[in-house]
Amino acid sequence: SELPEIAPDIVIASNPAEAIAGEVRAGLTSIPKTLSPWLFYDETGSRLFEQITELPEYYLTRTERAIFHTHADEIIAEASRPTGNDPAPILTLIELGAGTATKTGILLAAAVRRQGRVVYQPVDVSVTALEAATENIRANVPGVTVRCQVADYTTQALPLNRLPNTRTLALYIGSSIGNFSPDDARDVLRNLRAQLLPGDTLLLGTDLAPLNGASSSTKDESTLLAAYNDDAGVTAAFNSNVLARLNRELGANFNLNRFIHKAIWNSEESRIEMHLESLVPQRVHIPENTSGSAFTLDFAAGESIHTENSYKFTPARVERLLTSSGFTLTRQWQDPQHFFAVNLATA
Ligand code: AVJ
Repeated sequence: SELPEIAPDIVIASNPAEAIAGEVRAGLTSIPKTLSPWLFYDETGSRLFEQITELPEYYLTRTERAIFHTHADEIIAEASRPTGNDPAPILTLIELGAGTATKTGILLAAAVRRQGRVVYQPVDVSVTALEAATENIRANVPGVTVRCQVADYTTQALPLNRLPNTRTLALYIGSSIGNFSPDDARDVLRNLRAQLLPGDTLLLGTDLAPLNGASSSTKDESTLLAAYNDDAGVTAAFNSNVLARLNRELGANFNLNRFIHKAIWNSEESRIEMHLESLVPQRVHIPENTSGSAFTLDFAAGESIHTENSYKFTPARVERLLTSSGFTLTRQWQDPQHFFAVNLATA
C-alpha cells in the first residue's frame, strides 16, 4: 500500500467577517429573533465547547468516543470492504467540521493498523482548530499524513482533493448534523454525496432521541436537559458568549446580565432548543457595519433569541435522512445504553 507523500496545505476558502454581520442582521431582525449556532465558535466559544465535551452531564462526546474505542477496527474494515473494481481499497479519511479532532485519532489509528498509513483531510472554518487538530494527530498517531482545508462545507461545494486510487471515508461525527433542520440536513448530506464516488462511505454520528418507557435505556428528557444545562454553568457561558462576541466584533451593547440561558426539549420537533431570554424590557443597539446601517432591537420581558437547535434521532429517522440524501445505511453501532449512534452509509 504505497501512498504519495503530500505536504500539509491550508486552503483559505471562507470570509467569516462579512458573513457574521449579514447573519446577525438577518437573524435578529426576524420574528422570532434567531442567531445561527455557527456564531458560537469564536476563540472563546471554541474553548467553552471543548469544556462542554468534558462535563459530566454532556454524555455525547464520551459516548461516541467509547463506540469508536470498541468498534474502530470494525468500522474501518466495513468502510474498506472490497468491491469488484476495487479488490483492496486504501482509505483516505476526510472530516467535516473536524474541530480539534480529539476522537478522530481512534479511527485513524485503526486505519493505520489496517493499511500501514493513511491520509487525513480535516475540513473546518477555524484555522486555530485545524492547527490544534494537526498537532494532536501528529503527536499521537504515527503513520498519518494530515492535509488541512479551511472551508465552510455548509455553504460552499466542498472541493475534495481526491487522491488517485484511494477510497474516501467521510466523517461527520459528534452529532454536528443535529444543528440542521431536517431539510437542511438532507441538503448538507446531498451536497456531500455529490462529491463522492461509488464505494465511498460516510460515517455519521447522531445523538439518539429519548426512549421514554423503554427499559433498555436510561435516557429520558432529564438526561437530555441536563446535558444542555450543566451545573457548572459552562453551557450557559457558551450560549451567552455569542452576545459578548457581537459586542466585541460588531460593537453591539448587549448587557449579558439581562439575558438568561434556557434549554428546552421540544418533543414535537425532537430537538433541544437553546435560547437567550430577556429578563426585562430592553433596547439593544447594533452600529452600522458592512451589512448595512445601524439598527436597534427591542425586547419584551421574557422574549428570547433562539440560538440553537440540536436534533435527536431515532434509528429509523437516521435511515430516512441518509436514504433521502442518496446514501444507503449499511451498519449502525450504539453504546450499551442506546444514548448515541454511529452510522456507516455507502454512497
Ligand atoms: C456541536 C452541535 C453537537 O448540539 O450538542 C453543546 C453543540 N450546544 N452544548 C450539540 C452544543 C450546547 C453540540 N454540537
